[in-house]
Amino acid sequence: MAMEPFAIGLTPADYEKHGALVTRRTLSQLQALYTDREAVERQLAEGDPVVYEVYELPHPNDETDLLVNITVLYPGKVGEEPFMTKGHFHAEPDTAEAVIGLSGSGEMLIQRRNGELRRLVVAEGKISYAGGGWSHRVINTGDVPLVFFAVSGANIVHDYDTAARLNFK
Ligand code: M6P
Ligand code: ZN
Repeated sequence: MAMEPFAIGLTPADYEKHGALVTRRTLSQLQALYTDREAVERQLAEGDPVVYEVYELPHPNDETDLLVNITVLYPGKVGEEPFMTKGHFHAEPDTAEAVIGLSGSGEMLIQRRNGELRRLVVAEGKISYAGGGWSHRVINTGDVPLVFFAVSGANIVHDYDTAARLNFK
């Protein structure tokens, strides 16, 4: 069933009012992303911070819809590495995704399956476009939350494993 038409504010609070599903990812769930194991252990000994939250409008949707998520990526570092999203490819058919910065600043790391890596700015008022075949991970390089809007086809299947193997290096 296709999503009902809507027009709402482009903020996490507006999304929540509209019944968004909120997924919170904490450091303990994401620890494998970081290379500095001691830094991970030190931080987890003090608590398990929320690294990012994804606000996803309620289903049902079908494959002809769009996913129009807002993500809040908190500022922070683990050792020298900034807080980041897991990052993923879209499994075939590997379709595009665009990110529009709402506040804060960071980068979208994008990588092809052959290893080619590029960096795109993510900042308020900028659109960053990862075409098909580019995995994408967002990092927060600033000291305030990086809030961004992301749009992709609702037919995507997240492929986290291939992106984890390449790991945006
Ligand atoms: C954006 C979109 C979502 C993604 C989220 C977090 O909102 O790309 O599809 O789920 O960021 O990224 P990840 O799934 O890699 O943790
Ligand atoms: Zn994606």
